[in-house]
Amino acid sequence: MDSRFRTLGEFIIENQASFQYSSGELSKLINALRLAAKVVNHEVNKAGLVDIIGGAGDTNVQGEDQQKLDVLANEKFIHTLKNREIVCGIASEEEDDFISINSQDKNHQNKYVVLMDPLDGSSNIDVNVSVGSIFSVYRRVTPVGTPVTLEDFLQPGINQVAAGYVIYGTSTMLVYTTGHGVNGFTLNPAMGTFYLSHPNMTYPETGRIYSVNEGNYVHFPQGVKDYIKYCQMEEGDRPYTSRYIGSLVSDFHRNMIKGGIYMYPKSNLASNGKLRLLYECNPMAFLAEQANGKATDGYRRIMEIEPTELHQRIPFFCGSSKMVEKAESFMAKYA
Ligand code: AHM
Ligand code: MG
Repeated sequence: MDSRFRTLGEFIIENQASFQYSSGELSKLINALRLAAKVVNHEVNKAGLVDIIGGAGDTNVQGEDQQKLDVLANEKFIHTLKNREIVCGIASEEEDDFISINSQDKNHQNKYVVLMDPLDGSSNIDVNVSVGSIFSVYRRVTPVGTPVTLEDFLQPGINQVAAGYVIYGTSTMLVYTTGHGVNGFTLNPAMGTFYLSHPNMTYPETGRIYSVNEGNYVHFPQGVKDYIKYCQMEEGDRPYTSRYIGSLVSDFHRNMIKGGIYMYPKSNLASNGKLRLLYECNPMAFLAEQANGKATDGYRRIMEIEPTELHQRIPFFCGSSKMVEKAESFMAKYA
């Protein structure tokens, strides 16, 4: 079959056998994430209408409380995963603590935990700019049959069994990996079906785009300042092009297709940068590496960092391998 006609549902079934512990549980989990993505997509798409539909007060026409979309997206993902009884725990950017999930008949038998940022870059919603959802999946490390603990969530990125994102852009795409490359599926809104539109996505080895919030320039470490100056210098294929949406998923997605580097360094304003290790950097790092790219904190491979806190922040440099290595070489001078 022409790969473009393959749906995400078909792809999940066809690839089930390639999972390390193929019991069908991970396939069901990815199916649930696919469903949640469609629900959130529906909400995001009518974002501009919320004020009109909801009127001036706190409630919409159905009498429901109007909610910020990131809170709503959080609820949709959690409900979808909870209802299908396929994970034993969830951690989310929107929740202070992790959630332990158990159903009467399952007695904590599920193996997987999901960590997610249900709606990343949500400040872009108000101005009709792309946002995304990010997810990361691990096998629990505590014994099946017991409630999950923090230990199940504080795993290094190399333990991930799946990771992905949904980008709500000019079209909606779900891009994910289970450790066998990266595949992208585009939603046909008329059918409500994701089709394999981007098989085997890979980062070009190098590129000409750098993505960083240059408004923070004066606060960046000297190595980062030097690298930015290098990107702007007229020599060879430089100066590079600066592109920064302020939506990690969108900046990552563009850079993976065109070749580029995304940076959120530490600064005098934020000693560990802004992005969260567990549900922003690790899943993007897994995707980047599966797509021949690279992700580091400037010095260390992101996926090997041992997490200490659920909402831990970490500096993030991610993209085409040669560009990340170049940035690292500038930072190494001041290590
Ligand atoms: P959020 O999780 O609060 O949405 O923050 C994460 C977002 C990223 O998507 C984006 O790359 C970054 O914050 C932008 O931050 P800044 O406005 O500081 O450049
Ligand atoms: Mg976020």
